[in-house]
Amino acid sequence: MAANVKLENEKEARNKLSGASILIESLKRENVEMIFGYPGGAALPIYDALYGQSIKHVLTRHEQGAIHAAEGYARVSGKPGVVLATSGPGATNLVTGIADAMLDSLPLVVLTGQVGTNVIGSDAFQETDVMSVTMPITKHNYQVRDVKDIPRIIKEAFHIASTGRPGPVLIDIPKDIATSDGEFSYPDSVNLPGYQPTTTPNLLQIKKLSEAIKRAKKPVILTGAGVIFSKAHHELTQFVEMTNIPVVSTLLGLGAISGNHQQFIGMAGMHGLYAANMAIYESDLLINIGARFDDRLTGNPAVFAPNAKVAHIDIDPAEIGKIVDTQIPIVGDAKEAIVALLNETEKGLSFTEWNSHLKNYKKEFPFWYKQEGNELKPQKLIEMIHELTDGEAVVTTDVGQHQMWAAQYYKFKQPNRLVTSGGLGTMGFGLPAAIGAQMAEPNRTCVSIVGDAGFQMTNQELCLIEELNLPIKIVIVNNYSLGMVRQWQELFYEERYSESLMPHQPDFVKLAEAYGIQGVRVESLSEAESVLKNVIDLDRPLLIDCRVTPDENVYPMVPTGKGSHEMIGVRP
Ligand SMILES: Cc1ncc(C[n+]2csc(CCOP(=O)(O)OP(=O)(O)O)c2C)c(N)n1
Repeated sequence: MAANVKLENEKEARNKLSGASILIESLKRENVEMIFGYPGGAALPIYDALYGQSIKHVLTRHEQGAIHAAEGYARVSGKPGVVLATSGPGATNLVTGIADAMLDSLPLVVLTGQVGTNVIGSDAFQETDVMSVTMPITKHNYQVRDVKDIPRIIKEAFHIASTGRPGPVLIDIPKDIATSDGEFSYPDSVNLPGYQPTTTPNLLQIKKLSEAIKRAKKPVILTGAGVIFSKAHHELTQFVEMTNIPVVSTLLGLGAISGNHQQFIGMAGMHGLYAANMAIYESDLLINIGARFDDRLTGNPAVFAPNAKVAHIDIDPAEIGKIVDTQIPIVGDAKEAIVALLNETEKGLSFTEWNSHLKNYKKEFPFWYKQEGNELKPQKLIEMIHELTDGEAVVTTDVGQHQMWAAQYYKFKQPNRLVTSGGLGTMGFGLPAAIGAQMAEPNRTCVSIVGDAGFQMTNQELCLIEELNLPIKIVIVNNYSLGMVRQWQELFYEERYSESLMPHQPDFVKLAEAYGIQGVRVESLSEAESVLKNVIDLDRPLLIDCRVTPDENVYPMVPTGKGSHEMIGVRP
């Protein structure tokens, strides 16, 4: 009898784990390879359970760095990025990244520690109501109230983050839940009757679109990030080659079809190629695949694609008809929809006249800048990076002029190579995102193109780059100003440069050196050429402070409130 009792106790002890350990075991079942995070009091039990485990923890120097790194990892790997932070200030430091991931539909699972359940709501030390704060900027959020719910919640969170329209899911874990014991048993499936994304498109609607394509004289495909998320790169290319329909892209759709493909016209939108915006403006059938008609793309929606019948393929039904009237709505996964279209659409279409008309626009109104002497032009800098990496690098950017030049002058051949903050436009994104991106693809050249101002928002992550010896090439496009703000003030505020000039910059080379990273300064075209050639393939990190001509503007441009066909600066 006594022996039996002992055996039972042992069995029980074996099956019981702390909530924190259950959490880590659950993450292992989801094949989590790494967690980006930063510890603190309320998260300590989780950190303790992580100690010595197979999951790698990446200690950034700021929680914002952790979440942008997780976004970079998610973008490049296609898998959910996992973030861990403590309650209160740890959690609030994640807010910008959560909002960023929400707008750009990136899959994240965000874990936050929380004060004990007995003091929630009492303004306890480091307490923030992270559930209320993040409700509008997460796809879903949970607060764990019972240790037995942890495996189910983790299973659901990964499912929700990475299916349908991807997005961030937050799980708030009170400290006493993390320390109390429970049994670990991981569910095989999720049971979420209220969450059933439609992936298979309606065949009648697909047929309607095929008919419309047959009747169209000037069709155009607009690719958004949805094509990339659904891994429809090859199917899209096949469809385009079968139908000869010209293709334009959003910023986040770049790489959905190769930038070198002969049917690819260019990026559309505020700083898009004139030919791409005109393709939309003049089209009689606009086929939007996985783009959300963001205002940076449409300009004034009242005059967007005025002559076109609009077809919109999107996994998120809420996006269809939200901004642009849509005659052919298709809810579903982009890949499934394209495969269905491949089967339903007539072969051998050509649209010869329309294609050559757009190619003429493309030839006549290319992106332009004036290279004079040995000046270092930012546009030329990006062109050089493109040539040296053969369009194969992962490029992360910050936000501002350099971001737009990177989108204009780097021709992305593949999906998931451009890692940029499109929707929220978050300065400080580029450097930490490069960490996650490089960790997701350790053997690929990763270039982080950042502005001198944005870089200073998260430059402490240089420390981590050095620590992990990540061979990221950090290219600072240094124009001694908040370039994009300065540009708007020049064009629309009569050159009143209110708080946009930054003559007092740190010595970026010394800053890199302080973190143990080699830094180089280049001030002319010839210097940049010779340095870049020698360093792009180095197997260690390097920072290049590029002193570019400071008063360069990004052209062409759709001024606010104008139609996307009313671009300024189309010609030199
Ligand atoms: C966090 C944050 N604050 C403010 C802005 C507004 N903003 C957009 S671009 C920009 C200037 C960026 O300057 P820099 O990083 O030097 O890049 P550049 O435009 O010169 O290439 C600013 C302030 C922003 N996008 N993000």
